[in-house]
Amino acid sequence: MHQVLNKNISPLKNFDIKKIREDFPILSRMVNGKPLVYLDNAATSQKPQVVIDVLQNYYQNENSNVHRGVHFLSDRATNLYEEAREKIQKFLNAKSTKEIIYVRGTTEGINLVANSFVKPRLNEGDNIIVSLMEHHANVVPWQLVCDEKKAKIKIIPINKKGELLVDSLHGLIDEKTKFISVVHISNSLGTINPINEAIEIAHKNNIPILIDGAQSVCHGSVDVQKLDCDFFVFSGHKICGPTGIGALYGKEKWLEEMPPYQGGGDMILQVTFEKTIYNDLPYKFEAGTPNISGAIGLGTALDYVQSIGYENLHTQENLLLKYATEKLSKIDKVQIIGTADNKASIVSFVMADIHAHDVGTILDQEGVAVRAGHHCTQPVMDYFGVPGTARASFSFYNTLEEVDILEDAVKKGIKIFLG
Ligand code: C6P
Repeated sequence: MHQVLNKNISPLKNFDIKKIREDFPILSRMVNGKPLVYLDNAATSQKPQVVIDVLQNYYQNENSNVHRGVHFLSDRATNLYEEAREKIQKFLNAKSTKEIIYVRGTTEGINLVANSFVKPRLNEGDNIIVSLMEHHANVVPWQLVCDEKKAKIKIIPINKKGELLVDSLHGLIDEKTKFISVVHISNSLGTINPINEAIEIAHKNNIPILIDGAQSVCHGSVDVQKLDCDFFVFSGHKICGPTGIGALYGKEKWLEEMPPYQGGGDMILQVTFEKTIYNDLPYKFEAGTPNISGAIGLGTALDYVQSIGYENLHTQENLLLKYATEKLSKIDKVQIIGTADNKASIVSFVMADIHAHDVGTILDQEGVAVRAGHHCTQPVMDYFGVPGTARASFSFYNTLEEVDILEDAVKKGIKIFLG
């Protein structure tokens, strides 16, 4: 058990939490007559004023369609949209902007890879490997293609701490394995997975691998070249950006081979009724008018998060994780689900037999926003034998005082339900 932390001593020298919180206007609002304590960051993060401003400015002063017009505004919108792609490329350290495809989010990115990359390579009797702790977005797209191709899914198991048993990949892989897809950080357990090992094992067996980075980019830097993953996908709204925008990274050699995912405007070079010639990368995968403001907002969000500094972000989030784990685990009747040695700032818990939704409702009365339920990871809930959990997920803008409020609200809930 850790020592209780001294809240008054911050290990961070260049991190003014008060100033950072002022960047997020929503954090000063009231909910149910109480100051908002927003601990649902794994569902979606809050947006700093700079992102809100850039969205407003775009619609007020720069709105136009991209890659289509010769006029001033279209040129301006195109430049901003493509500058944002460059920011994403640098953020992930991809080799080229050709490898960055705008998507609606993680879900669409995985569906794109399932349909354009894996499906054409899949034959009857083949298999795809995912882990037991995947979000449904990294399960159902594979089930859909496997059903169509009469292939099957194999599962990497986890242990009771919620850790991935990555070595079992050796036994799962066979000559029929066509693809592996693994989550970087579990949204319901907080486990940080040893994806380096998973990628190494996959490549030793010549199997391409996708990393679901929905929960990881907001907690630490990612270098896709160092990782050497074949695909990496994330959602902008979980890293201070707008909803409806995210990015799929894919190695250029794979993206070149893949057929388009959707047909429409902008993804073509030439269309006749006899034959269509597709556009170059990355546009081949971006049919129709895209989420232009979303992309520009995401670029600004990435600038903002990087300006905080990953070291600061890590220190603050680890502090919150340690403090919340310590506080909650001391409360009788509370059980933390997901106790991996390597964890991000996500704490899932159950309170005796109280339904997770009831826990969520009680906390809400105290102004505390957590997610309650299965978190789109029903196989994880089945494994731990619970219908759902309450999940407190912390961002760098959360405070230790907010953990105290969570603790008090949990204790109050226990009194109300269990007397
Ligand atoms: N998890 C949560 O509350 P989208 O919805 O496409 O932006 O992201 C899907 C997704 C995929 N993988 C992981 C690991 C995720 O956590 C999520 C989204 C949210 O945990 C909403 S269900």
